[in-house]
Amino acid sequence: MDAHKNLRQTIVRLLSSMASAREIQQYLKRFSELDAKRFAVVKVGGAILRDELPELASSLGFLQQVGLTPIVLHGAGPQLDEELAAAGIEKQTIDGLRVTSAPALGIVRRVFQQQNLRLVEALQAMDTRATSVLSGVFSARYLDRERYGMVGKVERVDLAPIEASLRAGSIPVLASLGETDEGQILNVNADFAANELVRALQPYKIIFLTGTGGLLDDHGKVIDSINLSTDYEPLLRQPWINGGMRVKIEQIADLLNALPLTSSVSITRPAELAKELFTHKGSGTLVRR
Ligand code: X2W
Repeated sequence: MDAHKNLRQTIVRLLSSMASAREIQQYLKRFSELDAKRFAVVKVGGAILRDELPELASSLGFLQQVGLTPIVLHGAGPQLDEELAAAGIEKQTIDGLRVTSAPALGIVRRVFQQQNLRLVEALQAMDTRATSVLSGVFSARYLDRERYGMVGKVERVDLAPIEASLRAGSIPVLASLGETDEGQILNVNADFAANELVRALQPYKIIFLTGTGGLLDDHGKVIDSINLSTDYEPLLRQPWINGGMRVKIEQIADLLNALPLTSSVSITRPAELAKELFTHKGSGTLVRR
């Protein structure tokens, strides 16, 4: 990966969005005045780690270069699909959650560790300080052992490992694994873990990085913004809103209701992260209440 080329591309993209330096400075000032842990939580789906790792590393590195430290939480869904299939374990999900047997859990732990290291190493290769946080944050209990096996529901979030990393100016990179009080590691859905993390941190920006680069309307076009106070009911009445999308919007509404009014959720792609954070126009879908 050519670090300088990636950084240059980020800056060029930012400038080509025609944000003025003044505009960028305003956002930078606002973010810099926040308590470090209140700036941003960035949730990265496994598909992004597979398809857009250079863009992701470059965008996160850029934030560090301007003095901001996001808190990153990643999933590994597609990688788990692949590795479990290779081990002959058939995929079974209930309500979007992966039923995880004891042998599957061994693979889940290994894959999460590998993907976490891939991201940390991609950041470090670009001289970005990043800390791998594989445990110690999410205390969990079995969600329903009969039904889902070794799947966790987050009970408590311990911010100490995150704060230690932030104090060192290093980006904490978290995997969505939980641990019971007895020390049993459990598989946690990364969106659920992100929700719990956000509730504990109360950040200003919540960013979901996805391959689609936002929530899509019936023509497959990214919806620019959703104002929950006016758009929520009409949007959910649209015939083209499918099950997955409905769940996403409901989850985001639930999340924002637990946060200060100034907080917002952005759904965008890695290459457009700086544009979303530092320009009025933004990128992807911005959801506020
Ligand atoms: C998820 C954890 C990974 C994940 C799974 O096993 O797929 C459960 O479903 P993405 O890439 O963010 O979807 N865990 C219990 O959520 O990754």
